[in-house]
Amino acid sequence: MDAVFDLDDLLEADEIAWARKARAFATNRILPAIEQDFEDKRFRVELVAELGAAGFLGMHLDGYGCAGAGAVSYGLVCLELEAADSGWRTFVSVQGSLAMSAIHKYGTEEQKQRWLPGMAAGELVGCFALTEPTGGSDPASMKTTARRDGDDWVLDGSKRWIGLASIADVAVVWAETSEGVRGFLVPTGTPGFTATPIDNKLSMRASIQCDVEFDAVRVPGDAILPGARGLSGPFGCLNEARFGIVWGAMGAARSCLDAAIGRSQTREVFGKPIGATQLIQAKLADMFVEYEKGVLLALHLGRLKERGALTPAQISVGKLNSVREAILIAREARTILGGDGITSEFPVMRHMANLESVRTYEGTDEIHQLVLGRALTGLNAFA
Ligand code: TGC
Repeated sequence: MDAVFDLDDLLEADEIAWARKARAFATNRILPAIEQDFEDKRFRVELVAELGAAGFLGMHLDGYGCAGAGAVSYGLVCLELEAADSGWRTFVSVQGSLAMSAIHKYGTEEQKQRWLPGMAAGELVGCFALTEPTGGSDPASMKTTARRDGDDWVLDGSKRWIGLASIADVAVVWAETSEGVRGFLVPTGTPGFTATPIDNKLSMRASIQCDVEFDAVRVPGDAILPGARGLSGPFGCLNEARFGIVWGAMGAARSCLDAAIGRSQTREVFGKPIGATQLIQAKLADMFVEYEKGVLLALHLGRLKERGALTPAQISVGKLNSVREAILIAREARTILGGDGITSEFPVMRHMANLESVRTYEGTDEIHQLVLGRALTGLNAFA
């Protein structure tokens, strides 16, 4: 593929170096066990510190042990990790783009010093508790509350689909208060905090998503994130995570395309490799065109982000396109693999199943269509 799409020609040397490092990590540390991990529903927590040592956690943030890398470098790392499995890109997103970004953007100096260096090193894990069981698309309707009690805050409610919550050290929790939505840093050992992994997933099986309950969880007054007021707080973090998905989903797409090209060269039907037939070549060409367009769009958004010019509507274009096209590429790859395509001999069904989660979290296709509809027309069609 590199011979047709010379992506490196558009990248700086340090960006290529980040991509190679991430590809080596994915190849050596994730891929050898991922099919079995997916089968066994196993999240290999021992890799967390290795991801930290590689500099991937919160790598786009400055200071506090973070690498201070550019947006394109971060995107390339997301692409390479998701080429192995969406679960590991999701881990890096939840830790770096959501939990660490929330503390970095909105926290006090003391909060940053307490949590960020350990999170960057992979010694501490964070989670981001926004979505609720009654529906994730409309965070404005959240029912989790935080009320003042003396100098403390007391949190009650429940969240669902919270990545990493059962292994996290700290939860960034968004709750309704008398002054609107606010964010709180809740150490997960606090009495009343319970996280239960959701067990019956047929997607993202090599990662952890949880139901979380807050039963009169009491935290001190300084647990609040002072810099976030209203929903723009969590949405500012979702922008970061969605940007990572724009790149990451193209990694899953590349892995499926690779599998299909390889199979087309070796599988013989009617006396010749299927890759020598026009129908298969047409499919591969169409898949490749969408992959290259998706990566070029991600690169364009990355350059905008590095200039501080990236808007939420532009991120919606990328998230919608990357995941939608990655799913179509995975489906088409499966047809080229024939019956073997439904087995774990190939990564395609695993990517396809994972991408259904990616399509839903961080804003469904429909949410991003409506964000774009609003940006194009000036008219709000959410309600
Ligand atoms: P709306 O009136 O549009 O905005 C409310 C306030 O938020 C601001 N805002 C944004 N700020 C920054 N970035 C964005 N992308 C923003 N979008 C909106 C807006 O300016 C306003 O600020 P202010 O200061 O005027 O109050 O809010 P709305 O309620 O109409 O929202 C519209 C909508 C549908 C776009 C929004 O609700 C939305 O994006 N919904 C989807 C939510 C979503 O993506 N949920 C998935 C969460 S995934 C997750 O939590 C982690 S998954 C990973 C894991 O844990 O494993």
